[in-house]
Amino acid sequence: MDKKQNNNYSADNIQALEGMEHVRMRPSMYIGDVGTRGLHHLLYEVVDNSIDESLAGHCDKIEVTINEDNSITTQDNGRGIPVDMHKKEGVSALEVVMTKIGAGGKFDKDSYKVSGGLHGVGVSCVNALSESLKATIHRDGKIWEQEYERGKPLYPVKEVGTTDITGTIVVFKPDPQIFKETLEFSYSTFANRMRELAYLNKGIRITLTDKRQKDDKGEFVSEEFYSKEGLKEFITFLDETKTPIIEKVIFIEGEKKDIPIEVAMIYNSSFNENIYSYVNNINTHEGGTHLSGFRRGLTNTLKKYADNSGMLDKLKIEIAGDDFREGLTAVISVKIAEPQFEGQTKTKLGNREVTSAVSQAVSEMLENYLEENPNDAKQIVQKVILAAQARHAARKAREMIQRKTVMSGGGLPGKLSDCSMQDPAMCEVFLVEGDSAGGTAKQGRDRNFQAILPLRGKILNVEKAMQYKVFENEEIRNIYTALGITVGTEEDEKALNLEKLRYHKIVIMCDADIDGSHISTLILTFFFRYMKELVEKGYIYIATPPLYLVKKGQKKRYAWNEAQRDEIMQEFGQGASIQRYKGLGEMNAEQLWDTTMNPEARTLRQVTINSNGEADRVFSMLMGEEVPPRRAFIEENAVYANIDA
Ligand code: 0RA
Repeated sequence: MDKKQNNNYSADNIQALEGMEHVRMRPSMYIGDVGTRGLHHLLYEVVDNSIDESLAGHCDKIEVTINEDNSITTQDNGRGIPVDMHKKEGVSALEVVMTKIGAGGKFDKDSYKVSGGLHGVGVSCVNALSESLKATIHRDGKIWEQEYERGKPLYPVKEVGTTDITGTIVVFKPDPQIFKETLEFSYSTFANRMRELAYLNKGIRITLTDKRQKDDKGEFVSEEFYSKEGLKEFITFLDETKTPIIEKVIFIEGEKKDIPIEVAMIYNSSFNENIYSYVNNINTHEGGTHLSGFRRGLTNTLKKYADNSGMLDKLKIEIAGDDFREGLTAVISVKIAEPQFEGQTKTKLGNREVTSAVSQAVSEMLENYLEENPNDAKQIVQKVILAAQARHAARKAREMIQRKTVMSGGGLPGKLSDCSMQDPAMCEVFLVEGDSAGGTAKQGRDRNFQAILPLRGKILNVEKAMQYKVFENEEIRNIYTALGITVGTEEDEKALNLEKLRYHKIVIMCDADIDGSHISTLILTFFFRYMKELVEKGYIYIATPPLYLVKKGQKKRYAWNEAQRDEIMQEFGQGASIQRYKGLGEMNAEQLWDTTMNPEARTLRQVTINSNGEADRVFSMLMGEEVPPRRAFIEENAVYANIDA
């Protein structure tokens, strides 16, 4: 080794350390945030690398384990990260992969690609943000190992044994200095993502095991995710609780302009459009060029078919783009070498060339499908006609809301007790079940910034209602006007206008019993289907009133669950008494303020969408037409129902 190379090595090594330091200084730049999302992202970075191995044809098994101490172990049967001396860096390639922040994944074209694959920031980021990490490599008959603390190697890569398998094992423990909010991994969050990855990458077997939890048989909670048919099965899963109106899932697979494209779709009897789009396995929440391409291909092809079929001849109204997508569930997945992500959350695909590629692929294959399956084609066209008719009825109903909200400055619903402050960022509105609880809330609130909107009994189940019925419903109209939200623009009839949104906290406050949670679910279903943006922006909250009041003499304490209640009973000792709150109505104004409304003392649960597909499944199951899946869900989740016992 000559001197020059030596110098190079140390210089680059320093640079590498600086890169790792930068990740620790500004973690959000690399993983989005340092809350729950960022924490879970760590695993996704490692698994992405294993998936890349699989896409290259070298890996079909990934095992993920959440260990008792909240560390994670992943093992794949890929080629294993290379361990030989890296020509340029002068250390093992493994050390380079683990300690060098690769910009876009290409740091040395002639040598190994630093994975991070088609996207992502790479395993080195995970290493930088872990208090400890151990990499074990099985490759070329040998086992190699290196350990790190906060990204710094503890020793050079060493050989520790022989093997007849290949693959990479990574054990990492997130650094509490970085993830200050929480270090607790959520099994269900991981399960949703692993399931999604299995559907998006058919043939890979992904197991997830949680060593923190045991099932009824005393075994660790564990699931295997595997899909033989990929997106086709994804659609079946997503629409499990819906009624299909065509025979089977339509599946489109092909390559256009070097872009691999996969689309699966089905029509169901609901009124919702559910399209999930992915680029390189990333859910593109904000859509982009691939989604536009799909819509264009779908609309053009269906329109042409419908026109030629003669079924539209007697129809007096125009058909709009939206009408072709009512009751549609679809997944679009493309793989692109250099994706450009745009938009607020960087989940909108920008690559121009993709629109026409997807549009062409969809047009060609859908055209064939419709020709070969005339019955399905007829069902779809009929659904489109119904959608167009319903949309016209809905527009009329919606224009009523519009007129009320926009025209009259003092046009707020009579039932709303508004707050005196004007700044939406400071203001909250409580949606309260029933007039009597509404009255208590009105007395208990701080009228400066808290508004109260009482809702009458059970609000309309929007999952089962046609759109125009929803817009005709008085309680729902009150919600629109109270919030200051209007619907519809020139180009997008369903777009929400949030410019005049009057409150940044919208709090659902219902009784802590089964009826109350049913009403909360109805209201949430409405927000999810009709005002999803509010949920996505984090404006929707659920209030948590206490279940018990424990008293002894002058001493009073509230409890939100049985364990808390028992603890307080113990503390208070002999002579303590329990009052069980059956509803908000049983609390007086002061108690309601103290426990549920006072920002200093209350707990608000912010409503978030972990997985769009999962949320859609749950809402259509709980609120939709099919009864058996609902029963199964309620039985499985009966523990929650017990609070009412
Ligand atoms: C660099 C180069 C190659 C593979 C990997 C990294 C790799 C990284 C991870 C992380 C988890 N599992 C992984 N598997 C592989 C290419 C290997 C080759 O060319 O032999």
